[in-house]
Amino acid sequence: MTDDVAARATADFRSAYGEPPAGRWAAPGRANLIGEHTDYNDGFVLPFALPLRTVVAAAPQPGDTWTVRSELTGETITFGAEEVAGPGRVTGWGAYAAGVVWALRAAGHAVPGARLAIASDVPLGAGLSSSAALEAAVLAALVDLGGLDLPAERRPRLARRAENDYVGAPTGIMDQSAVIRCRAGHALFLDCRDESVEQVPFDLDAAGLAVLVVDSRAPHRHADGEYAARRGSCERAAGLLGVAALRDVPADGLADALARLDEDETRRRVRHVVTENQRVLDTVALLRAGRVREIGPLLTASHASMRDDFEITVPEIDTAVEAALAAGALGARMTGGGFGGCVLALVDAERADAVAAAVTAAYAERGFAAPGHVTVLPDPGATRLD
Ligand code: GAF
Repeated sequence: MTDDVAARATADFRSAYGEPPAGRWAAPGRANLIGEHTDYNDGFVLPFALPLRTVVAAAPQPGDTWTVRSELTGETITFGAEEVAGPGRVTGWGAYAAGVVWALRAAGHAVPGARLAIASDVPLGAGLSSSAALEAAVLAALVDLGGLDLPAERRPRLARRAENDYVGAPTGIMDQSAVIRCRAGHALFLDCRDESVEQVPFDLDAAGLAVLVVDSRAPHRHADGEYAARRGSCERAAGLLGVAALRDVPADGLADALARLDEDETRRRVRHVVTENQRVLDTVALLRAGRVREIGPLLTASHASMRDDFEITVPEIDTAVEAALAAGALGARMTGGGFGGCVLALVDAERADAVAAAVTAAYAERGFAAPGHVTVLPDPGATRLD
């Protein structure tokens, strides 16, 4: 898949700029195996990289000028020092590229002017981090073209600044960490408080398993506002409980914490975050022990918690999870921020098509537009191709 995308990026670069690129950089989309809405609570997440990639073909150009093309819109945008002097001056998809330039400059790096052409097979708006993939690929290109000193472990924070402060989306650190730091055959166990990571073996192939990713194709319903609202509830709850973040409420102190909150909705939000952090730890323990088949119930419990306590699922998503489980998936859950997006189902590899067909049939029965699906294994994070 990457080969096609890279070839498209190169062809587009050549036809737009009349020369070959100096190099090509790729960054994947991600799925989160478990640990949802825990990142901005200083908690734990366990994402892995997908075999779907955004590729940036790039070459330097003189001065403080950046020209960026996207095959998705067919547009070319150009911005200069003025537009990257402060957040929000470039909007739309170009904001992700301009935000990276802005964040690099704000961190004191001498960012080279550049021409870029972007191609991607990470679906937009499907909750698979197409925006983080774009940020990471642009960042990798600019770092290499400029010979900048920015090791991989410091890149997620910078890419997140682009998204939070330039684009204006109040996300946590998970997506940028995943698309930059993931390794093939592993899930990335990330402690979002100190950004320490452990590469946890997630060798589905060896276990005869696969992850089926179902794109619900549900229209995102008020996703931005609802995400910010969940974040606000968690921060208020942490304040009421006198902790820096909900990460500081231990699972065995949950009942006590809930008893100190007088509102049912807040109690449910807190219960999701605290139990979800514990489910990440339990999943990691099973994966470390090579017991990958046994993580299914944790995935399914995570989904129930998102549906009932955090209230971030939608009917299409719940339908996909129920149909996948009924068709024999070992576990299934929504992945990503919610209100649409994707479901992942852990399946015996030879059952992947049957499970996908069962989900498609359940959609048809309920009158939903047909879902998309792809079967994946964990891939590497951002990399230079050549
Ligand atoms: C989105 C955000 F970008 C992440 O930071 C994370 O909060 C996720 O939703 C929910 O787990 O992908």
